Amino acid sequence: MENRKSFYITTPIYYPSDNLHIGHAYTTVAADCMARFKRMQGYDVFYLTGTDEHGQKIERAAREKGMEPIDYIDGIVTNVKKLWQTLLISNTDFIRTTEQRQKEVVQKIFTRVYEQGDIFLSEYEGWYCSPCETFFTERQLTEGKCPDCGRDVEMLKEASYFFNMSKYAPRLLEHIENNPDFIQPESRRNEVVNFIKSGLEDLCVSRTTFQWGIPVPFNQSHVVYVWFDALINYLTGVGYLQDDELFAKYWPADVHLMAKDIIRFHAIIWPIMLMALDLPLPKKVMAHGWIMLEGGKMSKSKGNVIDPGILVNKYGVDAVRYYLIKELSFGQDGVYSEEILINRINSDLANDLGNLISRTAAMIIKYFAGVIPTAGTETELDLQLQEAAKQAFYEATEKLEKLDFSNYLHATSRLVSRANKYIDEAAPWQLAKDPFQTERLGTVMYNLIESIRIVLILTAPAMPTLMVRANQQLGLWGDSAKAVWNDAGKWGMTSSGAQVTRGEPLFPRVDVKTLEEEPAETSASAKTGSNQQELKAVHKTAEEDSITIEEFARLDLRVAEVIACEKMKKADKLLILSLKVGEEERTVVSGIAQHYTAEEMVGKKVVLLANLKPVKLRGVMSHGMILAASDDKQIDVLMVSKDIDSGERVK
Ligand code: ME8
Repeated sequence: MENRKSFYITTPIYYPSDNLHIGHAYTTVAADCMARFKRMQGYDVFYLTGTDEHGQKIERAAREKGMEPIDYIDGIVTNVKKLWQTLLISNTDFIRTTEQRQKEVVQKIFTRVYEQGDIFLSEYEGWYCSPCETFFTERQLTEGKCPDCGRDVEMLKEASYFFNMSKYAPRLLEHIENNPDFIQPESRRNEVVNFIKSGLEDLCVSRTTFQWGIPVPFNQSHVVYVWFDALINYLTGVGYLQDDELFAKYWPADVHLMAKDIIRFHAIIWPIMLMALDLPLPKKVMAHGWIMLEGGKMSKSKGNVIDPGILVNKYGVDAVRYYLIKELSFGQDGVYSEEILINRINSDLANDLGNLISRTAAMIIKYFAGVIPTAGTETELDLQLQEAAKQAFYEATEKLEKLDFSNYLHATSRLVSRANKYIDEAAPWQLAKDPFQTERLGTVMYNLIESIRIVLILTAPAMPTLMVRANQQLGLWGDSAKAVWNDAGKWGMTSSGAQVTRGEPLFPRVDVKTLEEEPAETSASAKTGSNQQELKAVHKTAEEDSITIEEFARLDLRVAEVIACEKMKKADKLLILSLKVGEEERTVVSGIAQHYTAEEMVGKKVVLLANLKPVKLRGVMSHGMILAASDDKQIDVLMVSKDIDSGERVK
C-alpha cells in the first residue's frame, strides 16, 4: 500500500454566496469520475473540493440576509456537502477557507513572499468590480464595464500590497512551452500564452475596503485578496507547512479541473505564486466549457438555475451523472435541457444498456435455468465482439487519461451497441430450437455476460451504483469500490455457474410528456437508482412499456399506393418508391430491395408511417417509412388487400 502511485485532483473551491447549481455539479462529478477511475487503476487518490468563503461578495450576500458572514456560509456549506453526498462524490477532504489551517498557511505564505521582496506595499488606483473582487486597468474594461460580468465598475484608490508577477513571466512561458499538456485544451493554452505575452502587471493582493478575509499578518488593516487566499487551498488541503509526509506524497497536483472562466487564475497567477514559493507546478490545468441553458447563461437573477439535487431525486444518481459526463464535449460548451437528459436516459440507459442486461438475464434464465453456462468453441462473430470489448477498454482508458469525459462514455456506448447487435446476429432464440446447438447457445450467453462485465467496469467511474445493482441480478463480481480497471481489458474472467435472477429494471424509462406536468420537488431526500421505480407512476420499465391510445394516434399511418419504383444505384438493399397518399405524392426510400423487385412493388397498396421526420438516404430525401414484418431471413411488406383508397388512415 505504501508505495502506490499517488494521484491528486482538485475542483475549484466554490463561492458559497448561494446554493450551487448544475454547472458546479458538472466539474465535481467529472473530477469524481476521474478520481474513481484512478482508484480503480490502483492509484492512491486524493480528491479535494471545498468552498471559497472570504471576500466582499460573500460578505454582502450575508449582510443582505441580515446575517453574520460565517452564519450565512455555514448554512450554504451544509447544503453543498449534502449535494455532494447525493451525487456520490468521493472527495478525500473538503476544505473551507475560513478554517484555521488555511488562515495559518495563507499568512505564512504572504509573509514569506513579502520578505523575499516579491510582495511590496504601494498605492493602487483602478477600476474595481466588487462582485468579481477584481481591479481592472482602463484598457481591460469592455465598454467601460467589467470584462468578466459586464457590470458597472468604480474607481478606487487604496494603499495595497502588490505581487510582482512580471518577474516570473519568462519562466512561466518557458514552462508552458516545454510542457504542452500543462494547460488543456489547446485553445485555452493559446489564450493564456497570448495574455502573458501582452505583459503581466503587478497583481494587487490585499484590500482595505472590507474586513471579511484573512488579515495580512504584519499589517492588520489589510485583508488578503480573495484569489490569493483561495488558490492556496490546493496546498493547504494536502498538508503544506503542516503535514510534510502528506504533502510530499501528493504535491504537485496531477490535475486542477475547472471551467474556462477561471483558467487565467489557475494558469498564470497560481503557477507564479508557486514559483515564488519554489514549489513544483501542477502537472495539468484543465478547463472545460460552460453548461448553458437554451436561453443563455444560468443565473440566479434570471431564476433559471438548475438544482442537481432535484434531478437526482427524479432520475437517480447514476443517470444524472451519466448525462453530465457525456454531455459536454471536450473543452466545448453544452446546452442543458431536461428533455435531452430524459432522451439520454431512455435511449442510452433504458433501451441500450438496461435492455442488454435484462435481455441477457432473461435468456440465461429461460435457456439455462439461470445458471451462467461455460463458453465452447468461438466463431468469427465471437471474436468480433471480443475485439469490440478490447477497443472499448483502450479507448475508454485513453479518453479518461486525457480528461475527455464525453468520448470516454461514447466508447462504452459503442460496446453496448455492439453487444446488442451480437444478440441479433447470434440469434439465440433460433439456437434454442435446436438441441444440437446447446453448446453454441451457452457460448453466446457467456460472451454476453462477459461483455456486460466489461461494460460495468468501464462505466463504474461514471455510475457508481450501477455495478452493485446489476450484479445483484447477475450474481457476479462484488461492487465498484473493489472493481479493478484493468480487468476490463481481459476476456474470460467470469466464472460459469453463478446464478442469475430477474430483478428490477436498472433504468426505468421516463415519459418526456410528464415534464410539464410534474411539480417541482425538493432535493432533500435524493434517491439512488435502486429505489427510483417506487418514485413515479410515469417511470415505466422497458419490458412493460405501454402507451396510451392518444400516443398511438400520434402515428399518422396511411394507406399508400406505389405508383412508381426504382432500385437505388450502388445500394443493394434500397428501393425508391413513389407513393400516392390521397391527393399527395411522396418519395420513400425502403430497405427491401433484396426481397422485392421494383416492378413487383408497383400497384401495391402499402402502409405508410406518414409523419416520420424526413431523412436523406444516399442523397435521396425519404418522406416516411413503409411498414414490414421481418426476421433475419425475410421481409414481408404489409399490404392492404381490400380496395381501400390511398390516403385512408390505418388505426
Ligand atoms: O470561481 N458550466 O467559484 P464559483 C460549467 N471561488 N461549469 C460551471 C458553471 C457552468 N455553467 N458554473 C459554474 C470561483 N461552474 C472561485 C474559484 S478556485 C481556487 C476559486 C463551475 O463558485 C466551474 O468549475 O464561481 C467554474 O470554474 C466554477 O464552477 C466557478 O465556481
